[in-house]
Amino acid sequence: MYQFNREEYEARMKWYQEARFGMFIHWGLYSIPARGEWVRSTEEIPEEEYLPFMKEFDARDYNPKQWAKEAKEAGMKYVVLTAKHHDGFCLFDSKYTDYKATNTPAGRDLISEYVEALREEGLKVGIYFTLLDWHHPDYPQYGDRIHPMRNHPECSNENRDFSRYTEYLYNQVEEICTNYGKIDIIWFDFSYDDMRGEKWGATRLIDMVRRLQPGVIIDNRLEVSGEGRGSLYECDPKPYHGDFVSPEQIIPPEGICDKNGDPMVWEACFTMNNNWGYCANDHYYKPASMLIKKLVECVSKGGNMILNVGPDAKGKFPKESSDILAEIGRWMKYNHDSIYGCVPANDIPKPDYGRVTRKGNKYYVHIYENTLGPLPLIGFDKNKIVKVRSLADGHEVPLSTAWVHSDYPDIAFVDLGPDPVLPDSVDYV
Ligand code: FUL
Repeated sequence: MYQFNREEYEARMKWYQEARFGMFIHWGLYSIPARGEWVRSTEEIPEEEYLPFMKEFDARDYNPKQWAKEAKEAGMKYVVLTAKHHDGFCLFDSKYTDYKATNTPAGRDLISEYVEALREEGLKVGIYFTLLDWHHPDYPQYGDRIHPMRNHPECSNENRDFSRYTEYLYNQVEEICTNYGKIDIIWFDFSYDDMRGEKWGATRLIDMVRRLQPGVIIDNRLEVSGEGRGSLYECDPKPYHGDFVSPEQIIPPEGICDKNGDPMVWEACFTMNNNWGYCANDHYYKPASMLIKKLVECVSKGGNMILNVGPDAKGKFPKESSDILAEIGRWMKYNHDSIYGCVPANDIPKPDYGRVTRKGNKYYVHIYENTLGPLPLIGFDKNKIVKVRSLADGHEVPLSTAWVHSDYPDIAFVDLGPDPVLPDSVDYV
């Protein structure tokens, strides 16, 4: 039986905590109706109307090398792709179902190409796998408030045997852990109501995953959903408590600590617009400048950020997403040292002008808003500052010798220059 071991845990989490930034990808049959990945449930679409999407799934523009390239250029270090989402459709060639990409015009296992492409770019490989399955004949319909068939007159749990379902789940997870070489992250989704933990056979699943993929990192959703609250988690992890907390669409206001007050590993997941799966009408994209600041915020609170792209039916990233990734990449290219391997600068109060991240004795001062005149580095001990440099081009920023020093003798000021406009308008580090 898998036993939690602190040393092993810290060793396997090292790369992940240094990485700080990853890409989520939601792609599946739901990309065809193009109304988000929950469409089967929200619109209560019966199977006979949903299955025909398989005939259209041709993956014509699927180019995981391009995906990997865009992730890498954005500065992301890992990618997590939906091998199976709640609709039950598999992007991989599972021998336990016909409901898979192999039986569509795409005609092949889409996960193996993805894994290869990531490895070629030196990105870590993540697989998202949902615990739910709206397609499986043994997955309960009745009494489940999110099942697509919940309100259909023919909806019933008769002849549905949940243990046959968990066997199926187990077998498919085994395939994922066996057929694609080394996997770096398994991202299980999600527990709700009384569907949690041992209901999914969590101990047995974790045991198997750890046996087949010894270094793999597992999220915490075998036990919880996307709440971002550390208080829910006990500090001596049960086997299924997972390696990181996975707050969804929220940055935990003060990071996440366990009940002893020790920081926990977490990763906030975000959509770029308002949907995970492709949604043709959703053009409400957050600006890249905001996403950069949100990434910095996560790092400044000790967490990772995983940012989602929902490719269209053919497998292409929406243009808006690619543009945002490119813009983030332009900032990351010069400023990634203030992200990778950084931790909260707990000894510095959050400044008015932005945020601070830290690596060893280097502090990365993220300036979103210039002051008029010299910028006060509040919280820094004046006498311990050796040098201040602009991260993007390395030039030395002089400590201010202005008159302010006589008024505020204990505060270190820097002169960013005569011009009140920031040299880099997003986040000048
Ligand atoms: C949620 C899922 O229901 C969403 O569809 C998405 O996959 C998100 C990351 O997790 O709980």
